Amino acid sequence: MSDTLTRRSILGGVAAAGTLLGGCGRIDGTTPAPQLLDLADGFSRHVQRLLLSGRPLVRELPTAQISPSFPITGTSMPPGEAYQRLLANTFGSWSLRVDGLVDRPISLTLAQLKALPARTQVTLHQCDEGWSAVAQWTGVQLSRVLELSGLKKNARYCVFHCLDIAPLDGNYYYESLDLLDAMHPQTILAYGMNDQPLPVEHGAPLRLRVELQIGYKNAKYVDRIEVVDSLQPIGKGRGGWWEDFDHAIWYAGQ
Ligand SMILES: Nc1nc2c(c(=O)[nH]1)N[C@H]1C(S)=C(S)[C@@H](COP(=O)(O)O)O[C@H]1N2
Ligand SMILES: [Mo]
Repeated sequence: MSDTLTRRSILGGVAAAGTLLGGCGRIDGTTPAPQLLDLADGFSRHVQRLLLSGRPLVRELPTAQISPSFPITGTSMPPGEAYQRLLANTFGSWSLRVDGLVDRPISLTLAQLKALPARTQVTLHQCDEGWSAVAQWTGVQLSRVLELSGLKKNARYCVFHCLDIAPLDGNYYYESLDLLDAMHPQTILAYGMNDQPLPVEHGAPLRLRVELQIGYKNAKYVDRIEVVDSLQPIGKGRGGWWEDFDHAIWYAGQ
């Protein structure tokens, strides 16, 4: 077998295994057998590394291209007293919980998140309602937070639970990512926008920036990350508020 063929067949195998293990498969119930995941666990980390090394980075733009104004879509002020109380003491009593299929459930205050190594990126946000805008986002890579909690071997998705109830149906906003998008270096939990603390209308105190995905995947007002092996028990089981409400597509990325 020639060199090229060998490499190609190896990569093909890796891609197939990665689809299985990385959680980027369909959410229509074709979950691989648990034994298979167990068996594969020994090399899944290496498979993920290989796959991630081939993933694109989105273009990061010069600060001169930051939009003078950035539209607000969906919630601009979460309804209810609980959020007002958080706001009243500038989120001093707020914390981010990380639980579910993790080795150690953790809870991080805003100060603790800010003490972790930060990443700043200027990117283009695209909303499927037909607008786009550029902003600079500062936060901590989601992968670093997941490193602190650890991931159990059956972890497949991160679910981002938000503080806002959508007026259209009375349900809390939520979103989810597979582990490939979760571990991507440009996927951050942002607490800063354009060198300022993240404004309320853009998701204070913490929002997801998942630069490989479209607008609605970028959950605002995140206060809990739940690591799961299936999205079916959450909400209507389609993986996010827009997906549940309007059959928006779950994988809306590149
Ligand atoms: N919690 C929450 N996150 C959300 C939304 C929302 O209504 N609530 N709207 C989504 C949509 S459709 C888009 S385009 C972006 C808009 O972010 P922005 O309001 O900061 O522009 O946030 C997304 N995340
Ligand atoms: Mo959007």
